[in-house]
Amino acid sequence: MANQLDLLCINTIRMLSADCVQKANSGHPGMPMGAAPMAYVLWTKFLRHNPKNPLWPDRDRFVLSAGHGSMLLYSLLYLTGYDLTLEDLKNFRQWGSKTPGHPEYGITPGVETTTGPLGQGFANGVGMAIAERHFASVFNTSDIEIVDHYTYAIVSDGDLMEGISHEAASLAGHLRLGKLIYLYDDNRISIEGSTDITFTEDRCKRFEAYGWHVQRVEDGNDLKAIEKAIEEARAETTRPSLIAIRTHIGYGSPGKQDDPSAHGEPLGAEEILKTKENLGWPKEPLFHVPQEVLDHLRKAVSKGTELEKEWQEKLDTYKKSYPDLAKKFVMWIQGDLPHDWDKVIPSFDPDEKGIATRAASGTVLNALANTVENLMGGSADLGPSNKTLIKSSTDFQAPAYEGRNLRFGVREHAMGAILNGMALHGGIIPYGGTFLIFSDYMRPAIRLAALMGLKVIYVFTHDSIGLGEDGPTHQPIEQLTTLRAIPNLKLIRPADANETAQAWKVALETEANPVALALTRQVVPVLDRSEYSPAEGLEKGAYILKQWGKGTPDLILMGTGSEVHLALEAGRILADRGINVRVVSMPSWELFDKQPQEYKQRVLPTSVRARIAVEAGASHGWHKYVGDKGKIIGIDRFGASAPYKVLYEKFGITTQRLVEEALSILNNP
Ligand SMILES: Cc1ncc(C[n+]2csc(CCOP(=O)(O)OP(=O)(O)O)c2C)c(N)n1
Repeated sequence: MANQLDLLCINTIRMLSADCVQKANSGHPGMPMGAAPMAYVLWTKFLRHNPKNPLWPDRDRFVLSAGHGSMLLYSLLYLTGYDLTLEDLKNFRQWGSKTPGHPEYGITPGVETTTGPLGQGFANGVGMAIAERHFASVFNTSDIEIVDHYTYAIVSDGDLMEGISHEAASLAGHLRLGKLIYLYDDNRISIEGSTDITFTEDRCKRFEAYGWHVQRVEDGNDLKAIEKAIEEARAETTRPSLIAIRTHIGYGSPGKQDDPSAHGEPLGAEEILKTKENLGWPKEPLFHVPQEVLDHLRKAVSKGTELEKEWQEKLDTYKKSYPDLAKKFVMWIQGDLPHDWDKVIPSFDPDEKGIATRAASGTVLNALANTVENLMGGSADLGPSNKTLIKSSTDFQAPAYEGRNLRFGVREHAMGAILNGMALHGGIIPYGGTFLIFSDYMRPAIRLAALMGLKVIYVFTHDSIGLGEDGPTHQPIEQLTTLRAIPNLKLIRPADANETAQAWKVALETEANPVALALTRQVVPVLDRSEYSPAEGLEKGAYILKQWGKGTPDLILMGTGSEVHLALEAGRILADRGINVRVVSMPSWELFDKQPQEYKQRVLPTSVRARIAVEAGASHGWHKYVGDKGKIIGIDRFGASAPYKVLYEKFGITTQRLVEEALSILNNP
């Protein structure tokens, strides 16, 4: 079993975690106490990382999917020498600290992804492993393996219960991601009690059925058995691995081990003392870290520096032998775009008959994909509808991982989190498509992309009742609104093909935010830009597309996407009646809100109170642009099954309605 030093290290992790939770008077001590041995084995025997450079591209990735056990990760990061102090640990869960309640990407050096919503980290890891395989097949040569890293995670009962883990595990098994290794903290306790009351299927058989390599370790304190299992998992190269390790939540605590109360409550001062006594740990001082523990675990620094140095040397040779590949490698990793990448963005000729913005998106994506070679993604089984296929590439399928077309299957939620994992891995610009309505199925992952500030692109087509006959189950109503409510997410709903091209440009230029494109199923005219303002105006979120008249207008009509064309028709009719009317195309609230006040005033002058917004979706939120005198033409009910032109009529999203409302506002100032 464990030797003295091993045990000392493991107990340090346990008690540091328990002490910090106690000091914060909130947190989750039980999981770190139970899972400390597996984490210790993984981090000391296997994990190739460099605490002094958490961004070393060829490091192994470690995901703590059970993010509530954050103190486990913080203890490991501190003890192995990341830029985290004991003081930081003592500030666990405090305002402005580097040790927030759940691990947050970008706040703590060494935290690879934000976890806490169970199951997300599980699927992030799959995305990381996909990215690694793609990188390896693009960059590794017969003589130099410049990409060679594993993705490890610790996952919990909660992770495995969540539906997203089923989706992600199924895909990972199908894709034969052999360098994905998950340690399952099989403590059989969740918040409400034993998993006997909720979760009784055979987890191991489940993963075997997915095509995973599955092992059991019966004693979570048996370091040798854990080590052997990880070795075997690494030796298995064509299947992802799950190692179910039987642990005990709150291990060492006489009163709380195996008790659900150890999950999410401090042990209590008295119980901590009893635990320390039980584990042979000194009662004083708190946050005790024996010097020999620090000396032992900090070897990660010299080892990591050495590992990275060796890799750097390999990169130097690679640069000499394969200068073009090396240049591309560095460019991808740095997140740079190739020179003149945007020159390939097509422009579309005016066309009354029109083209669906989803089709325009497909054309633009395909043009971009030829120069931006790290653009990689797919759809949740709606590729032909979403137009997400890169025609010049192949599928990403085992063992041909050079393909850039991912087939996510009908797994929107996992797709969202896998895209996050790919972005977190670095070097890839991931995109994923589905119908806008099913953005709801991936919303938790979208939210995390926004929270983490990840460059992920969503291709959401069939963006309104304009999809027609499929009916209310498929027609988005509140989705535009609810996506706009997510901080840091840019939603863009372009009006025509050229705005769609600009939307893709914005998406690729956006460094640290996800971007969602909302695109039509139905055709919309391609506007003649000699008559209307250039589509580049999209960059500013809203722009004056057309004004019939000079100076301050009498009336402003604003809209997004397909409804911009209704506003233009209405504008023309009103202009014929001598009204000075302005039509504003407003594809992105978020982009517009970021503009200087002066620009916003120019587009929507405060003095013009006669305003109408039109959008085939919930009216919620448009008030801030139309003001108290304005009108919103939206849809505040569920849709219906009928041809789309009938639906627009029935729901009053028409030119005629716009004209009537406009006259009514103007006649009642
Ligand atoms: C999606 C999601 N739902 C609910 C929660 C709240 N929650 C946190 S931990 C947990 C379950 C704990 O069980 P387990 O994952 O086995 O962790 P352990 O008890 O072993 O610490 C729940 C329901 C969450 N974090 N994420």
